[in-house]
Amino acid sequence: MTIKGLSSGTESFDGSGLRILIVHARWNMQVIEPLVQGTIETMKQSGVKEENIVIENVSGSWELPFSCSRLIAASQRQASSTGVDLMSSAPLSALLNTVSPSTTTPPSSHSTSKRLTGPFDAVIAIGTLIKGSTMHFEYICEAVSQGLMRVGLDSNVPVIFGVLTCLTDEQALERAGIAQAGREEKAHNHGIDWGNAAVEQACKAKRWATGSL
Ligand code: DLZ
Repeated sequence: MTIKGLSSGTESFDGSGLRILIVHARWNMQVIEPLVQGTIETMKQSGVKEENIVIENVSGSWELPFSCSRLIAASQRQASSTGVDLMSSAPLSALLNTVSPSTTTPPSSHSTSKRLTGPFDAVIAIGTLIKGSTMHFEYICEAVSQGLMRVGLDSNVPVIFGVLTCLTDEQALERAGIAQAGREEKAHNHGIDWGNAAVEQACKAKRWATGSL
């Protein structure tokens, strides 16, 4: 029994007009993959269209802040230039197949006509840090969390902190929704929370930008 966790708010959010970026690390892919999948499925349930979710992968969590920063800047440049979409080369289905072909759904119909271009409405940085025997973990956790906060504040684009900072493999698996024998009730895919947070923050940021409170 725990009192921890996110309550659903009273408002629901329509993600159908949003363009969202996911940047995920490739360290600890066994947990990254379900986290990315959980995030995507949740956003789709809120109306975000598959073709408006751009996914990029980077080597480790350390690389997340810089990559998010540069990709946000690139999307903002797109908005003010030719309208050519520099980030549409890999549809979601193809990107998911690079995560893991075995567990992905078949590509759905991919229409370029509905695809949004221009600035991202929210960015979700996904990584999993698992403590080893040195101080490496502490340095990366601190730098990545500070870095991602800075990216959001500097860019004015909501950045969702999808980085697990775990002391053990078991903690990471449980937080990716992968049940451990005898601890099934502990498993919860945090990607669901990140997907919901991204849609909520993106909708609220758009609303606040128009002066509507
Ligand atoms: C080097 C390293 C280690 C030991 N552990 C992790 C980890 O648990 N999770 C993660 O996302 N990345 C790890 N990395 C890689 C660093 O984040 C980074 O990619 C390298 O130090 C190169 O900059």
